[in-house]
Amino acid sequence: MFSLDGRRVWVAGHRGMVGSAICRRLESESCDLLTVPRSTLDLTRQADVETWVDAQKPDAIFIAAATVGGILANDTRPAEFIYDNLAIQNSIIEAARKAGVKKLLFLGSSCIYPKFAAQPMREDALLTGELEPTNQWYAIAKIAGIRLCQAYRRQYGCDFISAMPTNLYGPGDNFDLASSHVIPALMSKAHSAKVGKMEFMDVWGTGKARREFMYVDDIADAAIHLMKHYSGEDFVNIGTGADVTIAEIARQICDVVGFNGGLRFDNSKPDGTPQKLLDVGRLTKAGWAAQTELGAGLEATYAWYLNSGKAEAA
Ligand code: GFB
Repeated sequence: MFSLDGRRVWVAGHRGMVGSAICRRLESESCDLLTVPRSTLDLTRQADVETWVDAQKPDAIFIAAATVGGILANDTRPAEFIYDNLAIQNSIIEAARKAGVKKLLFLGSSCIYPKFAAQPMREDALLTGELEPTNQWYAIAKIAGIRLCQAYRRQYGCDFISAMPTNLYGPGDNFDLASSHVIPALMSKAHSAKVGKMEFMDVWGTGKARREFMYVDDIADAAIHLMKHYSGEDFVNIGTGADVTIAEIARQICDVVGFNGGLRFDNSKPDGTPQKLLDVGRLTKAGWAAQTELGAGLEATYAWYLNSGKAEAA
């Protein structure tokens, strides 16, 4: 429906884990890739974003730029999570409309759904219940982004679409324990525990929360697929269709890293949403399915971590 051939394509957030994966995947498309460093353009500045977009004239935009983080970062930095994300998406979406951008994909998150939504979560569960308190700030910004795309489609006829990925991981992830998501956090902890010959490693919460994990190259492929083949007001979940408990993912990570000690669950830390598993019916109908097995994705992520210079030396 929308060919990328010969198009000017801007990936906003190209230094992040998702944005950089979209850039890698776009190398196999015949398009001109546009990126701009943060030092040149602050995406929260409406006027500056409008000037840059008007000068560069992209045909298509992927919004992968966002302030993101794990459960602790969301809970302790609520102002940044709501303000930055609202400002970034407002600036880019309005600039895109003014410059006549032909297609735009906004990326959200599975935390937009109510804390106790029926599983797997269908797109029509949006706004049917209370959000998870730890990440409501981020969720509200992402819900506003969905509505923004829908409103621009209705009022201005813009072909702006939204997709809601599940929990993501992979090369380029953030391994800082204060701000990271669970997979890089546990990989870093298991690695340090192995190097330090420790008996246990700490896992936050009860270990009973369930999460669905997708490898970052899969989300990049899904985003490009939707950009090319999907158009509509309804947003689309992007998931694998399978979830695991935090205890299970912790054990799997220990196996990949080669840490043979035990797990110690820290109940003073929050579990967050008890389960997050997306219904992928709409995505399947759009003709896409995830390819990367969790085990292979974890191996690739650990190999990247070891080569990144961030891992503690043995
Ligand atoms: O990945 P995570 O921070 O994000 O945590 P959420 C997932 C689960 O792993 C929670 C547990 O139940 C955590 O308590 N966990 C165990 C840990 N050990 C650790 C650890 O060392 N570090 C971390 N970070 N978690 C985020 C949202 O929620 O998911 C965001 O806050 C966003 O807004 C993102 O939606 C995808 O899945 O709980």
